[in-house]
Amino acid sequence: MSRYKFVTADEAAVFVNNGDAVGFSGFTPAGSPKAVPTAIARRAEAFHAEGKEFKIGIYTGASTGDSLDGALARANAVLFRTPYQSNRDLRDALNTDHAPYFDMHLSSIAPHLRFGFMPKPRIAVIEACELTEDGEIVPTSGVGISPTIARLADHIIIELNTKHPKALRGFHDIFEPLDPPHRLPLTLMKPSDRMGVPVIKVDPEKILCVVETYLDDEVGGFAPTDDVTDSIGRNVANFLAGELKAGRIPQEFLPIQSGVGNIANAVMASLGTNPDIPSFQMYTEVIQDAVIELIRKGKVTFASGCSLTITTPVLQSIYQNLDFFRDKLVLRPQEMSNSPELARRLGLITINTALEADIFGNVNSTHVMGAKMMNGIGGSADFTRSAYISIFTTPSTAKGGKISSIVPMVSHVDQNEHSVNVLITEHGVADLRGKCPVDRANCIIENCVDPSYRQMLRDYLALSGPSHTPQTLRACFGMHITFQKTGNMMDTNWADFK
Ligand code: 0RQ
Repeated sequence: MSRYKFVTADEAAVFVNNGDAVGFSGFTPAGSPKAVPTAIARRAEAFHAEGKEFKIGIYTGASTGDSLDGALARANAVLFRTPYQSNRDLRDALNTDHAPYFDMHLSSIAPHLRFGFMPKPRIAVIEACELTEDGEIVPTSGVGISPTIARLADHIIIELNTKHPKALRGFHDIFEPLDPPHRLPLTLMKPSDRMGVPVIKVDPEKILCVVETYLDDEVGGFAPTDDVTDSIGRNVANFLAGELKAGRIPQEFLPIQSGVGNIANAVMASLGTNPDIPSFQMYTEVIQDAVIELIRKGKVTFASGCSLTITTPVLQSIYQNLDFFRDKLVLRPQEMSNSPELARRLGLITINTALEADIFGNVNSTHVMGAKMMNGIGGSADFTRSAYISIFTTPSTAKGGKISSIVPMVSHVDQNEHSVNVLITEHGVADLRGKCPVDRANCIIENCVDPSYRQMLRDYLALSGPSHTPQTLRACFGMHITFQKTGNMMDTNWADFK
């Protein structure tokens, strides 16, 4: 006889009230609850049908699946949302002022909740593969901010998802640092070290109820690689092989951090096939499909992350072979996986994605035309600022060539020129280290810009007289403004901006 109350998702959702701040487990769709948030969305719709208010504040590790962000956005039930999202319906809501969203560094959310910078979550909804009678919670495929929300929340709802085997116990390294002035160093010296415990331990009295589920993570598939992503991947791999040969990366190589999405997946695949790159370790937030393939091949010898953001067939193949992976994978809370302290100590080579970059090396990963939020900064700055070498990748153009991803001045800054070491497109590599702004601009234009936009950007540089950073304020957004007028940056005429 269990001490816990087993209920349906709709019965659990009744514990959530209008105005509550709710923390959800997981990181990306991996490990995010699925049944309870959908039931909360149904509850919101029922309230709205009666003309009553119902919205909740949402804290997560990163993005989630459609049954969380999508369902709650469609139900118009979002009071506020942080720190990262990538759902189309939520994106529409937050770009039309229907869902207040603040974009945060992923390493900061748990400590900011503890510091009281944001309202404390009243309820935590946590997906688990095992729950013991004495309050041990074994997370599933993503950890996120679970230890912190489980401790801070007044009440906990557990989604016990048997799609994830109980044998996942032991794959997690759960640790929550003390807050300043009592903070101690995070003691990891290599990606495979551990400093925490395998479970999240809570007072079982806080567990309101348990909802049993059997649901897959809602991780989308990856687009097949194409010429552009293949070339970007090859350029990254060749650049790193060159650094190794030049002795700027030690012979034993350094741990890699890699962002999310198709480009990141293609970059990992290229690193795996390049014979000049030795086997290496990952210290990253998101472990994607390509990394699992490289672990199987022995090219990646260990991966530390916050989540297994892995398509269902590949995740199930790991679960069928857990003993092989047990000494090769660890999942940690994002305060550890994304710790700038650890990124600097371990000497991470970081690879993240830009939407646009400027000729001086500033990067925008979040805002389309400076105004519309795409996803969020994610962990990119946690890693970039503290990296051994920070790399940004982007296709050189978007929207069939009507947008150059490289512009005179980014329309929003996520990473600035002081933190971005290397920019890579399908055309080549701009190594910005040790270069002044003029040299950076020439290097980016000649190596990374699509040939069809190179002369336009050379001409832009010439608009300014001699200057440390030759920006021309009346023209620096000329390519963006032209795109907004004609739908094509190619129509830019600098004479219009004199
Ligand atoms: O538009 O969706 O309408 O087709 O932007 O672009 O090339 O498919 O790129 O899916 O890899 O996402 C930066 C958003 C890239 C992602 C970003 C349009 C383009 C397309 C998507 P459509 P792609 P991806 C890891 C660490 C956050 C920062 C980071 C991201 C859509 O990688 O969110 O790396 N990163 N964090 O057409 C207008 C431009 C554009 C443009 C592309 N210059 N202007 N539109 N697009 N460039 C994340 C975590 O921490 C969890």
